[in-house]
Amino acid sequence: ESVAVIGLGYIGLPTAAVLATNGINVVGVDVNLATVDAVNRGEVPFVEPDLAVHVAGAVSQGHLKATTDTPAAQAYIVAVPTPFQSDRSADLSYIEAAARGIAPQLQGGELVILESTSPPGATRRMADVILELRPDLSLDGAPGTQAVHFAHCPERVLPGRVMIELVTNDRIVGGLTPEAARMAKDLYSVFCQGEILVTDDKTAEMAKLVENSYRDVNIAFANELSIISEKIGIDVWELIRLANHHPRVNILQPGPGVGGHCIAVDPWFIVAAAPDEARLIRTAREVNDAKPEWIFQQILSALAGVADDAEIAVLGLAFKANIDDLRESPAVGIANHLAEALQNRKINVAEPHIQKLPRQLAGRSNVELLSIEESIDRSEVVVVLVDHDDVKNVSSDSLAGKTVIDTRGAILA
Ligand code: SAJ
Repeated sequence: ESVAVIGLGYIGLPTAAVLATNGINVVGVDVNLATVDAVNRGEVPFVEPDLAVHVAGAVSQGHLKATTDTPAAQAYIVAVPTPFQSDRSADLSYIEAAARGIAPQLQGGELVILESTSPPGATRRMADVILELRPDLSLDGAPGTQAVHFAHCPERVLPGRVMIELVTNDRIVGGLTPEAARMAKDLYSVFCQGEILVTDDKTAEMAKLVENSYRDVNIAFANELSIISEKIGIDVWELIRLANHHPRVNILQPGPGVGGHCIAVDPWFIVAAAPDEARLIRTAREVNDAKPEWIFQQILSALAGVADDAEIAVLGLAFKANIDDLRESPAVGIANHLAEALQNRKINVAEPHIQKLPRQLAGRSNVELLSIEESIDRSEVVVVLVDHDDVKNVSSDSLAGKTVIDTRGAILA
């Protein structure tokens, strides 16, 4: 059996590698020649635990190779970006380009899977692009045509645990036809030990978006509670801890906002599909997006009580605890806003998971990257933006006499 994986990024490359190490002949396709060359040398272009050994093994056994041109294959897995545009809809041009690359290679009988996180209808659109270019093909193999099978199979792996979760997570497989879903289920059964749940294409697309929206709405609830608690003068961490003793209540944790490249994006695809109906989902996004500015104002209020030259410690820049990923991190935005608005104050940033500051902060003369201890030591105001284990371990002695703004309840809870 042969599979072509289009897009060798965070999802495509691990999927290609895991198929290949299970004995399938896999060709990885990417527009980036550096990525293609790296894979052909058995190397990986980004860090993910255990990925490098899978890729090196698959390449040396001859089961995985990479190229810039889409080859003929029995199955295709499309795992290309679906970026967020300024009008908050998804850019489907990478999917369409992949479809145009696949179309001339088809002979009939193949399976084409879309894995990219997509708005409802994207799999159908990918099929339409191919079928328009190839009038000799159809979904059902009607007289005078050969059938081609299309499915949507979203991924739900957590960065840092991709090679484990690819194998152990349950998977949703949505076919444009029941036959397509059955074929997709067979393909994922090669490596997936979780349950494989079969549905139609649009339900599968929505399931992925809904999972991330569910989390976004619940985080927004916690963030709103933190703002209400501040207004009425109670401790939100105690409030949530007490309420969560109820057997059917499980409130998430407030923070400085929602970062990363999934949860802050995917709900907008639902809003774009049903703008008048997706009221709660839209409001949750707005609540979470407004949180960094609210935190910034809290910090300004706290500064009213300290000396003009008092320095500020900023603990954490990552988008969540115990990772080095700064993508869409609200902490980076808050640190940057502070440095810009308070040019006469020193901002002592501590982020134990990085060696150098991100570009927008590195260019500022009032910002310095220090150890957690050093940044606290030099500062009168301490702002906690990420609940890294190293931050939680800060001793209360080192904070004595300082003004602390703990946006994660990491050291005060
Ligand atoms: N956050 C809070 N409070 C909480 C939980 C999270 O403020 O109680 C914040 C985090 O600090 C972070 C953001 O939310 O800024 C998102 O973090 P996360 O851990 O909730 O999720 P991601 O973005 O790392 O990964 C999610 C996962 N989706 C779900 O849990 C429903 C993952 O399984 C998906 O595969 C991934 O999105 C994706 O690629 O879609």
